[in-house]
Amino acid sequence: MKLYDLPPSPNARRVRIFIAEKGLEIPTIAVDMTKGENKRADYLAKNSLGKMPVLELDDGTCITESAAICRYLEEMHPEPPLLGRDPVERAQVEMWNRRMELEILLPLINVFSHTHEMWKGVLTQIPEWGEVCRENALTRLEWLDGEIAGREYIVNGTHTVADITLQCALVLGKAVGVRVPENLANVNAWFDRVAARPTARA
Ligand SMILES: N[C@@H](CCC(=O)N[C@@H](CS)C(=O)NCC(=O)O)C(=O)O
Repeated sequence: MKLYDLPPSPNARRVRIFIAEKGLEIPTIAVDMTKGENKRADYLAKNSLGKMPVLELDDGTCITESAAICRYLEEMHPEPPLLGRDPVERAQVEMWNRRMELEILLPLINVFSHTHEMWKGVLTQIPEWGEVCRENALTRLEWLDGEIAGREYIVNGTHTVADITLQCALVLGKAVGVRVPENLANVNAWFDRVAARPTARA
């Protein structure tokens, strides 16, 4: 089994942290976008969208989409449970993971794609949309601060994939100049907590 990786990518990072939290060691192969490696036929045969991460199983099966990769790893390696321990908690983890992905990670990815030099000439950039997304992400962080008051981790105080998704979103946020405002004490305390985990640099 191997993971096709893009080291700075938030989606690849969430899979790497998930793997580290499971205590697994899966070899990674860094795909160099700057050399167009993700557009070569051999890579497109693994993921026709040319995106990372991809988990390739020993029989050659390729699983794309970070959430799907995490699902596979959870089923193969249930301990520690990162996707919930019973039907209600599994639904809550999925609910929060989707919220963290759609409401916070995606807007921050849009800030990056629509405002960063790296994507000039690669994507059709609409910088105004990037700025709208920056504001949207900040509004959602304010909302989240109230939601997680008194919680050690997002779902029932237990560390789950929803925390990993938000953690990777906020790492990207720092890189694109969207920092968690100081007055959001709950989100800041939560971030310090996940950043102190041994897997934070995976
Ligand atoms: N929904 C996918 C998104 C994958 C994705 O967009 N990966 C980005 C890096 S964060 C990528 O590989 N971009 C390269 C490209 O679009 O050419 C997932 O969760 O894995």
